[in-house]
Amino acid sequence: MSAAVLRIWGRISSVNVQKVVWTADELGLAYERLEAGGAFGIVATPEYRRMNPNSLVPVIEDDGFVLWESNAIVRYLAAKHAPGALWPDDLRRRADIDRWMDWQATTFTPAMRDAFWQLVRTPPEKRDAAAVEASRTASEKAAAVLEAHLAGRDFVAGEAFSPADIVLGCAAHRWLNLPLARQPRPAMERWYASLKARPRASQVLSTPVA
Ligand SMILES: N[C@@H](CCC(=O)N[C@@H](CS)C(=O)NCC(=O)O)C(=O)O
Repeated sequence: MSAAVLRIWGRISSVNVQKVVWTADELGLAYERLEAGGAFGIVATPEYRRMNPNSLVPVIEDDGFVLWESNAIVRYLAAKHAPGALWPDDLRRRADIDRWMDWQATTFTPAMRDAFWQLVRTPPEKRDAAAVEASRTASEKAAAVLEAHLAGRDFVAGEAFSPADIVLGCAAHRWLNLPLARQPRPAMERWYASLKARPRASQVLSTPVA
C-alpha cells in the first residue's frame, strides 16, 4: 500500500503557506495543496476549524497527523525527512536556526505587516500613510539587523542552507518586492539572489508579492 500524500491547506499568496510549500519542494516531497484562506474561504467552516481553531492557513495533514503554525510545520517536515541534513543534529546549530526562525515570526514579518496590508491589500483611497511609514521604519530596523548578520555569510545559520533560510527567504521575498522605497541592503540582496537560484525555491520565490 502506498503512503498517504501530504496535504497542505492554504493559498500560495500567503507568506506562511509559502514557507511550507518551499520546504516540501526543497525536500522533494509529493504533496497536494488545497486552496484555503483569503478569497477561497474554507477556513471558517466547522471542518476546517476542527483542524485549526484559529481559522488560519497553513495546515498540514500527514498520514492522519494534523499540524498548524507554519514554522512548526517547517521544522516537522525537515526533521522527519532530512534529519542530520536540512534539520541538523547539532544542538547549537538547531538553536541558531530556531533563533532566526523565531525572529522572523516575532520581529521581521510583524514589522512589515502594515506596509504589506496597506500597499498590497488595501485600495489606494483607503490607505493609511502613517501606518505605512511606521511599518517601513520598523522593517528597516529589522532589515538592518539581517543585513549586518548576512555580511560575509552565505546562509542565515551556520555553513549550510537551513529552515532559517526558508522562512527568512519568504519574509525577504515580501520585503524586497513591496512597492516602497527601501535602503540598499547588498548582503541581503546577494543572499536573496542565491535563494532565487535554487531550482526548488522557484515556485515560491516567483510568486508575485504585489
Ligand atoms: N502564526 C501563524 C500565522 C498564520 C496566518 O496569519 N495566516 C494568514 C495568512 S499569512 C491567514 O490565514 N489569514 C487568513 C486567511 O488567509 O484567510 C503561522 O505562522 O502559521
